[in-house]
Amino acid sequence: MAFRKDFLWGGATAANQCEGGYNEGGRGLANVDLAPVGPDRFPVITGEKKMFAFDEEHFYPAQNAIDMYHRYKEDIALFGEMGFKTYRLSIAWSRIFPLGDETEPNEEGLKFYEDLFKECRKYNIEPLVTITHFDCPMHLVEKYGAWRSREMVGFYENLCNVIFNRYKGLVKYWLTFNEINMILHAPFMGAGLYFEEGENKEQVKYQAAHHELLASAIATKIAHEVDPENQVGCMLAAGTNYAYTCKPEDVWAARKADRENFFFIDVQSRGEYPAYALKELEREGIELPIEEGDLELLKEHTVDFISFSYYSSRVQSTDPAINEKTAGNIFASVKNPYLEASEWGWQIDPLGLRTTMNDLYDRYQKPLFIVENGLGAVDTPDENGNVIDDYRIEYLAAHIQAMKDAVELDGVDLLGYTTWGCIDLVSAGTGEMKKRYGFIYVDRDNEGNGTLKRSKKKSFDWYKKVIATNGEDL
Ligand code: P53
Repeated sequence: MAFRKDFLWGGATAANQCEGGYNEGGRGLANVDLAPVGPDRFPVITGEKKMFAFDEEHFYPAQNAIDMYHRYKEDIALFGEMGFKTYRLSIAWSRIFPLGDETEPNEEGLKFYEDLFKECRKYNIEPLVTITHFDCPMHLVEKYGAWRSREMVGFYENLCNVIFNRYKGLVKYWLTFNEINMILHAPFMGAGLYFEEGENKEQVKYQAAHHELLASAIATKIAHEVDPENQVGCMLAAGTNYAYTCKPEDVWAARKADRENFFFIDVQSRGEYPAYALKELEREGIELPIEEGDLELLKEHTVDFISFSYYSSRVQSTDPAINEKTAGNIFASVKNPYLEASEWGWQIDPLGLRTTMNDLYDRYQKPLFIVENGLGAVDTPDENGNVIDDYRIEYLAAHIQAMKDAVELDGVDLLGYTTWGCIDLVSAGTGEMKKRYGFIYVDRDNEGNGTLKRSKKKSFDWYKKVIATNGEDL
């Protein structure tokens, strides 16, 4: 038997990509609400184009998403039917603190998640909760410049105090920041960052990073104080970088690209800023806004486990002639000639998952949790309305086999596996509904048309069997 007896099989979503109900229950506006579908999305999520309010020209898919705000009971029942042991979801910060800087939370928002967690418990589903999955109340963006400001640490601390106390006994697994390294690649979506004319963007990003890392350590501290049962994880957008050739410069470029991402996890897991980063930041003239007591907090409150998303490996080359890039816009890298790609140009590399797991386990020696993995594809219902998604089954089976190898053959300690978008939802990168990951089909298109009806795809019964056999029958 490869996997632990209590292995946490399940699926993952994020509030802004599935809930909708953006102006209901007292919820405040968040950065993620303002990312439209279409060509303006990329400039918005990277902070190049400022968007402070909705306009008539764009469609904003997060406003209603797949309406899980009203349909979560039906959806969780389907997860229960598949035999989920865990369900990863995120809390919308602006449901709990609509502006972000209030002292008292919004009871309606707190009650919503309490009911949702209780619904999970009905099916023996352990909630795995991301405290912030790309969302930040817009008021905090406008008044404080979001994570560039140190005051954010206190607002986040309030949020954590409230939710850890309120959900004590209901939730035990927490992730502090989704894909914390996304600050570097999509700073508005990742950390609510906008830039001023002529400002040093790298300075702002690393300043925000220090504040998030501090907030993450404080969250870990409070979580452990409130309930020693709490398990807190960091979350990395992972995917090992390969050198395009064995030319030493290529190998060095791949090492550097990995470290750019490891930087965050090095702090969250080992409790210290790594030497390579301190030197590099110094050379670049970037200052971390470290205050008295910060380094002690980082050192004393490291995470219990390492979680990550994995969609693909990446490639680095120093040869200007090797310039064919993958389509994945946020993490675009050199195209790997040995790999096939998804319809969105994301290259498919199951063995890369085993490599990534080994890299992370060797480096941190803490239990791992794969909290995102999956295939974004166009699903076309047949004449009977059924989606026969053999391509998705093939992708997932190959990745589960690779993770099994990492556990069985390499001895990696793995807590669980949650596939991304277990029910079809809005794409973070593109805002499309057409890019689907789910076992459950949702009748909705890119323009917001459709009945929102849920139906099972072929992969639904397949995943149910995988869970029932603890990963033996793929
Ligand atoms: P989509 C790339 C771009 C945006 C978010 O991505 C990403 C990545 C890949 O690492 O990260 C995660 O929806 C993210 C999810 C997101 C998922 O990847 O662009 O945590 O919110 O939906 C898949 O296909």
